[in-house]
Amino acid sequence: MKRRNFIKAAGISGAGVTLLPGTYNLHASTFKKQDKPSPICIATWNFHEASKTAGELLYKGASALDAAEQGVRVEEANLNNTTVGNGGAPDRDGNVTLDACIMSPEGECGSVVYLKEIEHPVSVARKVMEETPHVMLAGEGAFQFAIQQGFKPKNLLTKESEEKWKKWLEKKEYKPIINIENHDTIGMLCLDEKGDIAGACTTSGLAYKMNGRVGDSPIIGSGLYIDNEIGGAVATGMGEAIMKSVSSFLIVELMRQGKSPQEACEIAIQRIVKQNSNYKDFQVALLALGKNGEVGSYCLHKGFTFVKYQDNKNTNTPSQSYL
Ligand code: SD4
Repeated sequence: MKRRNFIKAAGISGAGVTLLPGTYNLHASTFKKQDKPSPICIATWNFHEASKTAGELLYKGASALDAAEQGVRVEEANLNNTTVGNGGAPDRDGNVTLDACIMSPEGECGSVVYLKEIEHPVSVARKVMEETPHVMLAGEGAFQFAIQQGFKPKNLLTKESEEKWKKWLEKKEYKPIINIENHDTIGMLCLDEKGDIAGACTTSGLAYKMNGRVGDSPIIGSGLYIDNEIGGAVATGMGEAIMKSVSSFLIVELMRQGKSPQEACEIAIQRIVKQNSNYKDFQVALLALGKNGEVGSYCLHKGFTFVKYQDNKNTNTPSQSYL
């Protein structure tokens, strides 16, 4: 038996992989091309302005990479979103520190962590990807690089965020509340008219985190992962749990092995349940997009929704949950 046929056969029976009709195959090189899906943008939560911005760009012929960057920038600039960009909640010491990453269909990626005073960390992450030999820049170095690239510094701590933080200081109780306190990180996956997939993820992290804490969102493989032969995944929620099981990379690898985006998200959540005895105390939500436009989503607790823009229409869908 030729090696490729052997792999195919093993995928169908030996390895116990469920092969959905006409969707995925075990090996990337045997991935079955479907009729090309129309462009699609999906994002965590009901960020309909962000997905509309990205979706409309995709339908005008923009690349998945440009669409994802422009889409998440909408939330970075949104002052009402206190978990992303400008207006993001500060850490315990009052610093607004931003994390973001971006990944291209070519597998290139860029990331910034602990970035202060720059409203659009995703665009700095893209510059890291395109203008440096590195993948990740942190803190002061990331800030200096942003300034060199022409980004303008600005105070990101709004009056409202400062007031809330001061109120929090009165008790200093740190207990992230499921779906309430930390629910606005945006992770976005775009598939363009060429059929290429790219994604971006951006956040100010957990409100009132320890100074220096970095979550999953800027970590390639945890908050975001793309393999243009297979698909992509993004995560939101308790970053520590997501990083411990490298959820987005896990999802893409499960899809490579023949799992649908939905099955892959469910297995990745089960992994988190197994690894964290306190899983009832926090939220994690995962979102995946297959190369054929198939979408999957699963979360620990009810309450997570995701937005999808396709064929000139935004839809907000409640995700299935483990609990
Ligand atoms: C973090 N995953 O820093 C982020 C938080 C988040 O919606 O997703 N908030 O851990």
